[in-house]
Amino acid sequence: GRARCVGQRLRRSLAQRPWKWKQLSRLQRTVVLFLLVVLMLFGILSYVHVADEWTAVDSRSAAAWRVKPANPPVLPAPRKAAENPETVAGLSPQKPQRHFRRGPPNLQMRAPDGDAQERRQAQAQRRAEVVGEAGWGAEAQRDGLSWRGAGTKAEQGARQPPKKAKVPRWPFQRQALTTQASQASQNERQKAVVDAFLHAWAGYRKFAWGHDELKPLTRSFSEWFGLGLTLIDALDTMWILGLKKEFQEARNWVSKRLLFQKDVDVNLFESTIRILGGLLSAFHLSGDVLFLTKAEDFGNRLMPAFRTPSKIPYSFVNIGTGVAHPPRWTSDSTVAEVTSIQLEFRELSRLTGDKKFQEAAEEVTKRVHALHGKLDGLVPMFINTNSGSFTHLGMFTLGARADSYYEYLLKQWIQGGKKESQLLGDYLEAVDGIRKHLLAKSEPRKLTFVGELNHGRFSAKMDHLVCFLPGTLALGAHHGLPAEHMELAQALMDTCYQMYRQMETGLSPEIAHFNLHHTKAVKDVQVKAADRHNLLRPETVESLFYLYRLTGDRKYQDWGWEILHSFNTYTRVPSGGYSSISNVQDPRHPQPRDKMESFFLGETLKYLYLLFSDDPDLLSLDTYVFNTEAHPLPIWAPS
Ligand code: DMJ
Repeated sequence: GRARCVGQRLRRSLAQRPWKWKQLSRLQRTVVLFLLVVLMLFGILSYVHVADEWTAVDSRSAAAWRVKPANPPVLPAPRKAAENPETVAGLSPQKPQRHFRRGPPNLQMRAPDGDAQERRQAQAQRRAEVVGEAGWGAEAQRDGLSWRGAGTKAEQGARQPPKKAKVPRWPFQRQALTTQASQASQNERQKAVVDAFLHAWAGYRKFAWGHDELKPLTRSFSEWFGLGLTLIDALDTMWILGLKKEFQEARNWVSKRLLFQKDVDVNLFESTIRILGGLLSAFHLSGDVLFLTKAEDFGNRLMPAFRTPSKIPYSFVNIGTGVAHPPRWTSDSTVAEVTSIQLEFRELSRLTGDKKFQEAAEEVTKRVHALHGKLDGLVPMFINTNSGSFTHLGMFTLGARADSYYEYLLKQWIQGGKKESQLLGDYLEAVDGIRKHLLAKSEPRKLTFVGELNHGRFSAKMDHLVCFLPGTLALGAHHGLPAEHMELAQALMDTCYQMYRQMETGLSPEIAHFNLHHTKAVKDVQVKAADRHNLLRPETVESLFYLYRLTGDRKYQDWGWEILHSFNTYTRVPSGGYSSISNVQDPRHPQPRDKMESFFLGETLKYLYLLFSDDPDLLSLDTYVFNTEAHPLPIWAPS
């Protein structure tokens, strides 16, 4: 359209000045006419492309969002692949949209099937591995050559290539899940989770392969760090679900395409829990040393973040240049960020024998432990990287910016074999602080919830993020902490379930406000317009998993089954993938947001699968501790 207008204007102005046109030579006229034709062609092509995308989005929003009543009394059995309405109705998935290349370089742009060269390379790699000349040595060398960032690696144990075995047993590896789930042993609900995973994975594989996140509606992708975030986050889920083929294909991508030598800023916390955690866990489950090598490389690149005046790390670090920095607008980091990287850094030290990871992370724990500004074990939300002190004092929440501080106190204590009494002390004090300052009951159902405190003023607001807490409390009780923790866990679990149940779509909003007044007609869970989105978050199904595993009460499995059903009804995109939605209160127009977060595959579906398992030894809670992104890491000295 734009090119066409320019052409018309040019012709008009030429016509107004004919003497000038005539003065041009034949060659000059030909060149001008040629340029005009090119411009017009370009205009027509852009018009077709844009029109295509809009039609696709529009038609999908009508067809994709099947409208069903919330919380139907009987949940339908999971559909088999052949009964999928997309195929039954003869609606074959549309072709992928073309998209322009964005984000950092060095990323694979095509789905694995489409890349013959990669297939050939993968075959060669497989052959090399079978004859015992795996790319491991070459890869280690390449890393060593390309990375000159923080820390040395020369003497690290992880650098010794395994002699012969394709899947070596690492000295510290307690229990590799070397036998994956066989499909025959899965019950119907677990199969429904596998079906959901495969659907999500199909979208990612087709439209976003090697990129950070799938945009399922526009059948495209978005980049955050440009490191294949979804793929890495999903590795251990595939292993646990028994998806061998998919795991192997992703493993090949990690081996061939995942290069950390790139000029990109990553968020220390997010990349630690998702990438470092994901790689460590993939290593533990599969026993494949490739993942440990990658984890160590990545860990080294994160280390500059700790070089601050206070030893409290910056939020961002450039993994290519080794330059770290706080956000542009402040020198603060959030408390949850700096206190929720310890499980991963400690484990990396244990595996590599290089203490620097553990020391840097534990220095943070030590300093935060000693700080003023807490309220009965509750911590503020921000900490300054220059002074090392808390800032924005007087504000306390168990939600965003503080949540996983509490989670990691308990989980580090468990990881280390329940010996580090300072961690336990801080955790117990914090649980008392929650009881004393943040608990309240809603009306009319008297749901126990965790509110927030702002300079002594209580607010009945609870983030969905807080729903990690029932699971954490139950885990603590399982490891010997007071029985009241389990009682509180059960009460909060009911509340988190009601945050789903009381919404028209059966899906929780991002933030709930609880009603405190005696008004019969009103629901306990109130939602503000700005908070009614759902990002496919895991916290509630995560807690359901712990509660079922530790109480055996099947109602928790049933609640999880309802939630899976709601995800399938309102967030599943027919051409592949699941999408965040903007309005959990409008089943007719849930307003898909065109984004599938990596934690949907890394956490939400993994916890659902584990929730539906009746085998307490499948990632036993006495052997493994899950990081805050659901990546299981071994307990060092299991009880
Ligand atoms: C995940 O990245 C982690 O669970 C984190 O602890 C909180 N936010 C998301 C999921 O909601």
